[in-house]
Amino acid sequence: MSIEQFSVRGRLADTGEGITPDELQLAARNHGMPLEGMRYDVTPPGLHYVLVHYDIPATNAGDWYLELGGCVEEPLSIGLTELRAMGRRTIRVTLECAGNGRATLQPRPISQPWLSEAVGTAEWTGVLLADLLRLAGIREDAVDVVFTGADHGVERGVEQDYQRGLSLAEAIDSGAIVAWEMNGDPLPPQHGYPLRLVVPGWYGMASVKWLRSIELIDHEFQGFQNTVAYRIKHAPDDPGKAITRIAPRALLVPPGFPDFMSRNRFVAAGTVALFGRAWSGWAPIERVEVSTDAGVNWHPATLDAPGNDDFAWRAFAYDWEATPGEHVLTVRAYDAAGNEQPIEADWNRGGFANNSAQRITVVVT
Ligand SMILES: Nc1nc2c(c(=O)[nH]1)N[C@H]1C(S)=C(S)[C@@H](COP(=O)(O)O)O[C@H]1N2
Ligand SMILES: [Mo]
Repeated sequence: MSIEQFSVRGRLADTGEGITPDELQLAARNHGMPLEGMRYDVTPPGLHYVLVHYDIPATNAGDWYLELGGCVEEPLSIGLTELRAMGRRTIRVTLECAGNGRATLQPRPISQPWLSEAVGTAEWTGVLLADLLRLAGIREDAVDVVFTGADHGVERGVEQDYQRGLSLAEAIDSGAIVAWEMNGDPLPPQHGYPLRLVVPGWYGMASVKWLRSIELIDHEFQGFQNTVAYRIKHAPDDPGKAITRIAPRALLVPPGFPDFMSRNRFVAAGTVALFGRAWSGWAPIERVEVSTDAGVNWHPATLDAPGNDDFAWRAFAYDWEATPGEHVLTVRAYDAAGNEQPIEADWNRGGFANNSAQRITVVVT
């Protein structure tokens, strides 16, 4: 069988078609953050969500060189020791996979079947990408910046290294960093050891792990992950719209205790302290609303003081006077740029950026 014979197009599940073995295989490799993990301001690395398109490559910090070339005055090949000597900047960033929420769409796009847990917040330490680019000297003709990881695979018949491009302006203005630490320790293998890009505010696909090369090019990048994969499309041949920043979302830590199979919740009647996190890649979170009657009535949540990092999640709380019976909790986020989280997000073929409001069924006893 040749590489080109592997499915060239994304598929939608048939009506009523359950999770396929291929989706299960992806779900068993990649994992979300259990929602109770939102109790931590900074997610412990083992609880942070993981998404790897191909395999985690075998890498070694000792002989790792980051190649910086293309439209630059002076191409560079920088080892980890040299990179660390350039300075140290730590930013707190909430990463979310663009496919988060995919598995709840109807019809379901067949891919990594995320529910709502493909999120995590870490403190990333490294050097500003803009400083690295300036060190190499940005030439006049530079248009896009291409980031290449050490992992390799086939996607819809196209053999490739994992690669993403950003415009030069985005690469500089986003405050992206090239990071070697996560929460004060070397990056874990699954999060990009020994080096990764972190682009604050952008869906996770932009933050290339196992980063081995940065190339400035004099035209718009045409790579698979930019022009084919991560796009909002409504039909197979629709060229679609590029996915960039994270749409606002709020999630509650599910209260009380769960039923093993359904994960429906049980709480005792009385005051239930609800707690959650909200984030947006466009602007800081300004308001969160909570409904305890499936979206009929909405109440403002109390927000924690804003932190120093615009693209880290913000905590919120709401005291619910729970009365016996079955209730559906739901929450929505609003950011300072005027973006509001919808109750039902629009469908698209890849199942991207589905920020439909969370629904938690709670039985009050
Ligand atoms: N080299 C490489 N970088 C990658 C990926 C990948 O498969 N290979 N996956 C991307 C996607 S789709 C996401 S959502 C984030 C996930 O980052 P995390 O696993 O550290 O949470 O990494 C991005 N960077
Ligand atoms: Mo992703």
